[in-house]
Amino acid sequence: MLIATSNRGKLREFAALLGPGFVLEDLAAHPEVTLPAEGSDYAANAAAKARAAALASGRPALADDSGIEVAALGGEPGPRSARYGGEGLDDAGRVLRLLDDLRARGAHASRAARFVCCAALALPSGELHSARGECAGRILDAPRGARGFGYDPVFAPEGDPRSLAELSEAEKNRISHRARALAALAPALAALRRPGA
Ligand code: ITT
Repeated sequence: MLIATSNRGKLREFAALLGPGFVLEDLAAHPEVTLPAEGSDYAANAAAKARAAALASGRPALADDSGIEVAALGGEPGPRSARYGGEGLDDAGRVLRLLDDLRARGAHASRAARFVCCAALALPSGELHSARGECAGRILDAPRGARGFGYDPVFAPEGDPRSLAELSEAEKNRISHRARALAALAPALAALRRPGA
């Protein structure tokens, strides 16, 4: 199965979540695959990425479109999370931009937020399976922790004082939006397991 993402953080999490039962390939092994430009709908974006990868490679392909939604920012950045603040920013720059934008809403603005993940599994036959997962929590005052990727350093999941970047990979993978979406895809993924795995 091809993991259709150019995001190394996602790739690592997909590999850990799927476990040893699958033979995984990444985009480095498939230069014929070009991921499409994204719009503003998670499910449509995830389906487009998985479909493009499955069609070009001839392999089953798993993709996700994900993002962080901040209540006080009207749900922004949402599906635009990877591009928030413009193309010139890296993960750390986007995190600081998010904190600045939230600070500009005032000291009493809600810190409520959630991560959303729509995962899509496309088969070369055209068959498509998709599922959505969410992880609720809040935005911290400042980045904390060095694990994970993206907005993990400023997001604390519900019921935990730590940021996702302070959790071990195994702890994040028990509660994350990506873990929940993949759990819902388990029946479709089961057919792609290695024999005997
Ligand atoms: P691909 O399209 O190649 O998969 P991408 O990074 O562009 O990579 P998205 O368009 O789905 O992927 O953008 C998702 C962004 O949302 C991602 O770049 C992060 O900034 C953020 N994000 C998603 N899941 C996250 C997570 O588990 N932890 C932290 N940030 C996350």
